[in-house]
Amino acid sequence: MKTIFSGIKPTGTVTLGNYIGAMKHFVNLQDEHDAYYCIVDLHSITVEIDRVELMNNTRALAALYIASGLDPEKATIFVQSEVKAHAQLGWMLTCLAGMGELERMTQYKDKSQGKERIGAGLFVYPTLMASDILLYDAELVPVGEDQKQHIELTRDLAQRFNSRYYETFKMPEPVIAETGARIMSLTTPEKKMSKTDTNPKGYITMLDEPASIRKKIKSAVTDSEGIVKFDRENKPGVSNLLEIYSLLADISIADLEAKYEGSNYGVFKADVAEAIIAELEPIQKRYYELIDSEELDIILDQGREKADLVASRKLTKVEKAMGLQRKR
Ligand code: AQP
Repeated sequence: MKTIFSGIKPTGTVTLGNYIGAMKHFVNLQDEHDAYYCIVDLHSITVEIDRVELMNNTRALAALYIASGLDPEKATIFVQSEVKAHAQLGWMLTCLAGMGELERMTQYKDKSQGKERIGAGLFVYPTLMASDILLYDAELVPVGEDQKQHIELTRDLAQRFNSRYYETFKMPEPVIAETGARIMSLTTPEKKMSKTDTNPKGYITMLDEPASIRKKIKSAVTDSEGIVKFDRENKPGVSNLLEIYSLLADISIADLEAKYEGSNYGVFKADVAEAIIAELEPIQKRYYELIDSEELDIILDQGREKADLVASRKLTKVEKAMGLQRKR
């Protein structure tokens, strides 16, 4: 049994990309490991976000975690800002990080591109993420492809800390699935699906209604060839739809290609939409039972207590190692 940590930012309603790239793996991994799954709200404030929207998103994400199959009996589910050690260790690790290595982070480069004012929080985001992981001695971090570089930085920071002070942190490893680690936008299949995309046609959220899902898939960008074939480079739109369909319906891409040989995109797209609807329907049903329930608060309170205990212990060790103590 290994320790696992992962989280999702409540910046909007989670997308099919977040679900396939992260949440589905969270559920699979909870049976065999000691898992901590966090709603990383402190990461959400690295960009401007309305306070009420953030509160709603945080609750909604917690409900979606559970509705998707996370079991509070098996995994610790909690809100990041409720465990104060995250921000505290985040600061200590920021002091250990170099400007150069943070500047090299591609997510920072992407998210700051074209912005007139770039928040300092966006720049130091990876050190807070390192804190999230290292506080729990996490050995495995299930993430999508886009987060790999941040895990590498986390390892560098842990190593630096261990050699500068004394052995305190374990080395985490990213767990990146071979398929589904990068679900692409429906309107621009060259870029990844994101919950904060300004064009809502580019993504499907886990709470989208069937009619909206059908509409978005119908208008998803494909190509003029009319052949259902997987070719990421030349047919990014069709390949993305094939990957989504294959992972949700558990049918191999080769079988899907055979099934739609000679069909047009209309027939194929209609089936992709139905596969998404079938996956999301039970999740949405459970979500609406949970969202205003006391049960959800009890789960999050219990999660906070457990996470806080583990994280506070680690923080005390770090403080001792760094000399953040009064001499008596
Ligand atoms: N398109 C994607 N395909 C596969 N995995 C994805 N993830 C995100 N997008 C995709 C994975 O979901 C987890 C949680 O992501 P996050 O919300 O913490 O951060 P993110 O990667 O920045 O996700 P978004 O949706 O793009 O959020 P915004 O729009 O706020 O920046 C991570 O494991 C991520 O890899």
